Formats: sequence, structure tokens, C-alpha cells
Amino acid sequence: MTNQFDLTDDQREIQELARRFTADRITPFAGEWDEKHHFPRDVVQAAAELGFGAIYVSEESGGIGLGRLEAALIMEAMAYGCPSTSAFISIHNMAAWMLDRFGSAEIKDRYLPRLVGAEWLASYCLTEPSSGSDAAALKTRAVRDGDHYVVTGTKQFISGGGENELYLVMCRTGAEGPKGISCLAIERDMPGVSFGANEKKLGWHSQPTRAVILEEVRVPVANLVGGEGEGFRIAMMGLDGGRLNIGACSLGGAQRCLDEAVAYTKERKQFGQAIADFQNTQFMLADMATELEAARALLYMAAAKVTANAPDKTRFAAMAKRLATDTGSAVVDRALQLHGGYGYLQDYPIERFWRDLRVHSILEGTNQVMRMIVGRDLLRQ
Ligand code: FAD
Ligand code: 2MC
Repeated sequence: MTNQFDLTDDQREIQELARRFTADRITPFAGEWDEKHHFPRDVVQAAAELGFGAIYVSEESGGIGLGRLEAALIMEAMAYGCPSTSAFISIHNMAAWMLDRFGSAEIKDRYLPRLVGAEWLASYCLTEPSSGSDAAALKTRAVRDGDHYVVTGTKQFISGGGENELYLVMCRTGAEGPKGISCLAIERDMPGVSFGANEKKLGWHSQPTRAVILEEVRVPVANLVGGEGEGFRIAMMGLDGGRLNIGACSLGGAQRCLDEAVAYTKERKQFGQAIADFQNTQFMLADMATELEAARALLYMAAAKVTANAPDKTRFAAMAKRLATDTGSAVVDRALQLHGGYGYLQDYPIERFWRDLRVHSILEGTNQVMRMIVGRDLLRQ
């Protein structure tokens, strides 16, 4: 870093690359993807050509081997155009990293080359119908039978469900609780894998969400990611990075809406003057910018901690996800207010960002769970 609070030249370069990609390939089309519920697989693959399908996968495995701050910069830049598509790419990255970090040479060789180029896309499957926040209570069972596991259960709300080719599934191979959980790589086309209907959602329309139904799926033991009983820890380590990226998606979306609000309030006239001339407008914009910068600073710091494997990384990732997602939604809501009735119309992009960012306070751990993680860690000391 040029100084403690600045990005390096390399980080600025990757940020600029992601911004240019977003301006060319995402921003002009995101409104239509939202309206038509279109999943832009070609654009996800084009992002992977820049290395964005495997941002923190090691270079030995074909990734670009960058840190979590660089990943956050990329996610933030792409979310300026479409938070939903950016978040989709983040989840693929999380799964690819779990495979690279914990998988055997055999499954890395089998799957990573395809994941790096986004020829195959990967999902992360933790949530079940009866276990969301209490993830360690999951029931999907994997029973050993020779050199296979037989897997039965249902995973709920899976981003990319039905569309993606590979599923990292947290399932129970042992006793109740977190220590009885393992992570298995399951292919979409293995017999016994099926999917629920595409969920009808408030936002995140550019990507499908489906239940993944597993009925006596025979999965080779070689597809175990990490050791038996290590699945929960692996899933949580994946989320340390995923939560940073979701926070970054909120920052990027909120920055876009702040920029739109600045431009709009300078143009729109009421009572014979631009609405930007009212002190209330200026105070609102000032607070939006201030809160966004504060959330960004915490998120970048948390990202640096996850890269450095700092002992307090999980607490900082949870604090940053909570603050960035709550702040992002509050900023977008005020941007919508500053647009008056026009902010409520699909003619302007604000309402899409409002809908897309809302779910960031819920998924990858609700913001109540984030407070639980932070509170427990404080009290443990
Ligand atoms: P619950 O756990 O039932 O929570 C309901 C409410 O109770 C929340 O407000 C929660 O904060 C609160 N609550 C629960 N426990 C406590 C507590 N101890 N203290 C205080 N409050 C508490 N999951 C995946 O595994 N993979 C995916 O790809 C994925 N994608 C998703 C995409 C979308 C669009 C959505 C909506 C969800 C997705 N999820 C995914 C699931 C997501 O992670 C869960 O919805 C989330 O973790 C919350 O679980 P739940 O919905 O069961 O809510
Ligand atoms: N890194 C490494 N290990 C971790 C960890 C982390 N970040 N977090 C927990 N662990 C370990 C922990 O150390 C413990 O091991 P040990 O007993 O050896 O010390 C073990 O995992 C169990 O942890 P806890 O005792 O904290 O487990 P508990 O069940 O009490 O609560 C909680 C864990 C609530 C934090 C977890 O269930 C959680 O994060 N819930 C939210 C679920 C969630 O985030 N879902 C997101 C789904 S993905 C999604 O939404 C997408 C869009 C992709």
C-alpha cells in the first residue's frame, strides 16, 4: 500500500478493469435481465475470461490468486451495474475457493479447470427447509456404502440451482451438531439429483434460486472436500469471504444510487430551483456519502484481515457484512426518496437496486446472526 489507507497501484488497476467490464457488459443490460428474469451466463463467462471466476483460487490451480480486498473491489465494481449478477459470481468464487483450498488433487484436477473458466458454474448448499440460521442442525444425510456415499435430503434457496453444474453440499456423515457435517461435491447430472421450481423473488431476478433435491444420490467418496466432519468449518471459512463480497455488492449498488441521486437532484426543479439547492437534499446526500465511506473503510479492513488470516477475521467479516448491507439499503432508500415518484418507477434504476440489496441483510447469514457472531466473540475474550 502507498500508505495505510490507500489502495496499491495493482489494486487500482484491477478495480479499473472491473469498472470497464461493468460499463461495457453489465450496466447497459441489467435492467432488461431484471425485467425478463434473464440469467446472463455469457456475461459470467466473459467475466471469467478476466479471471473473475477464480479470484482467490491459487495460480497453481489456474486462478488469479488475489486477496480478499481485490475480490471485494471487483464485486463492488460489478454491483455498480448489477448487484444480483455480481453476487452470483461471488458465490461461484466461494465454492471454487473451497474446492481449491480443501479438495484432494484428484477432485481439483477434475473440477477446477472447468470452474476457473466458468465453463461449469458452482453452487454452495448449506441451507435446508428446517435449518437456515441454525445451519449446524442440517439433516441431509450421507451414508457410506463401499466407495460411495448415498446422499438424501433437500437444500433450500440454492443460488444457481438447476443452472449450475456443480454443488458443494454440506451433509451429515456423523453425529448431530457441527462436527458431524462433511462437504461433498455433487454433479447436477448424477442420478437422484433434481430441482424445485425457480423461486419468485422480490429481487435478484438475474439469477435462479431453487431447492436442490437429493434422493439416494451415489457420490464417490473421492468427492469429499476436506476430511469427514470438517464440512461445517469449511462452509464457515467459505462464508468469511462470501460475506465480504455480499457487503461489497451492497456498497457498489449504493454508490450507483448515490451517483444517480446527485445527478437527478441537480436536474429536477421544484419551487423554481433545483431540488439539490434545498439544504435538506444536501444534508441527505452528505449523510449517504459519509455512511457509505465508513462502511467501505470497515469492509476493506475486514477483507485485509481475511487475506492475512488474522485471528479476528471472522468477527470483522461479520461486522463489515452487517454494516455494509444495512448501510447500502439505507442509502438506496434515501436515493429513492430523492427521486420522488420517479424513483418508484422502473424507468429509473433505483427501485431495482432497492429490491436487489434488500436480500443482502438476509442471506449468507442474517444480520442478526452477524451480531450473534460479533457478540459471542466479544464476550469470549
Ligand atoms: P431463519 O433462520 O428461519 O430466520 C428467520 C428470522 O429469525 C431472521 O430474522 C433471523 O435473523 C431470526 N433469527 C434466527 N435465529 C436467531 C437468533 N438466534 N437470534 C436472533 N434472531 C434469530 N443458502 C445457501 O445455502 N445457498 C445459497 O446459495 C443461498 N442462496 C439464497 C438466495 C436467496 C435469494 C435467499 C433469499 C436465500 C438464500 N440462501 C442460500 C439461504 C439464506 O442463507 C437463508 O435464508 C438465511 O441464512 C436465513 O435462513 P432462514 O431463511 O431459514 O431464516
Ligand atoms: N471459520 C472457521 N471455523 C468456524 C467458523 C469460521 N468462520 N465459524 C465457526 N467455526 C467452527 C467453530 O470454531 C466450531 O468449531 P470448534 O467447536 O472446534 O471450535 C464449529 O465451527 C461450530 O461453530 P459454533 O459453535 O459457532 O456453531 P453454532 O452452531 O453455535 O453457530 C453460526 C454457528 C450461527 C455462526 C452458523 O450456524 C451460521 O453462520 N449461521 C448462518 C448460516 C448462514 O450463514 N447461511 C448462509 C448460507 S449461504 C447463502 O446464503 C448464499 C447466498 C450462498
